[in-house]
Amino acid sequence: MKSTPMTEFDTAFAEDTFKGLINFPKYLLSKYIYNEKGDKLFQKIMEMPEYYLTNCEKEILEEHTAAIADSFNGPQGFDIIELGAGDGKKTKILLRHLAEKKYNFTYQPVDISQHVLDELEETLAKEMPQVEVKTQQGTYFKTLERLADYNTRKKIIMVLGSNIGNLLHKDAINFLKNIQNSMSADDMLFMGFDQKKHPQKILNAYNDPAGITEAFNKNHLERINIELEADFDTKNFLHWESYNPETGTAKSFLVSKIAQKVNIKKLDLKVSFEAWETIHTEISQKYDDAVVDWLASEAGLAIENSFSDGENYYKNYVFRK
Ligand code: AVI
Repeated sequence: MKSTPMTEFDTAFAEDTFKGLINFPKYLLSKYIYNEKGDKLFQKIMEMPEYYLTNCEKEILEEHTAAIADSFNGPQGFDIIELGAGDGKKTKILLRHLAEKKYNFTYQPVDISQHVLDELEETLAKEMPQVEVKTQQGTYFKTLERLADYNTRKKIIMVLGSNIGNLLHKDAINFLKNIQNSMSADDMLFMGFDQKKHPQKILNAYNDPAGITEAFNKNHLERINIELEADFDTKNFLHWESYNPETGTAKSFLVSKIAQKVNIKKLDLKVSFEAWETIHTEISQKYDDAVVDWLASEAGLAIENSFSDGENYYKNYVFRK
């Protein structure tokens, strides 16, 4: 499959792609879907009627705004530290309420991309100039460490969108542990978790008839084509979604429709596919209270409260140390 052994890689993307495609069964890490095109496709996914997660979380933030805001408040006010804010559409529901009710707070979105932060800061300055925004450029955990060192008042760490669902349980626990390490006794974690529900509802959310999720999934191969000089023909792959109602795990695959060979020049790698061989590309975990409680306790956190949409499709939990 591979002509010469390669020990050094230019980027983590190159190394992880190599490891995933020489593995059996083959896999790719979903974090690499998010290049510029991947970000745009995910934006479209969030607007699809089938992708209920966005509207459910929006409903929770709209219907329970006052109770959520109240639970955040502390004697000297509070700082909202949001990991992965994106365009901040959902967060703005909460920020608008906090500003109107004159809560003493700052909003500190964290992102690796200064460009994303600049755009968010600009729209917030226009839409709600009374909100004090302090953008934090950097990786999530380095930023949390830094903030833990000098931040003295109550921190509300916020992670929306059920992003934790893209992690295996052991990685999700590590993610929560890293957050827990940066928290003091007063601080809170406010986080969204998509819930177990009718399996068909979940399958429809990850397999839309317009093919947006298919394009999102196949974008991973396109990224490999561009950045690692590969010749994947995406027409020869099928987007496939599965959901196991016992474990709550939705899995995305790309299935090779034919026997084929793909050349990845920059990895000096020729990958062979049997007809109907799979590449596992993403997991989207669905939860219930017992699993969330278990993940939290493994990470030294406890559920203090939770808010749900009318259908109980989605929940935002409040955790403390
Ligand atoms: C970002 N993440 C929570 C999305 C999800 O639901 O797993 C990514 C996604 N994949 C396909 N559709 C949406």
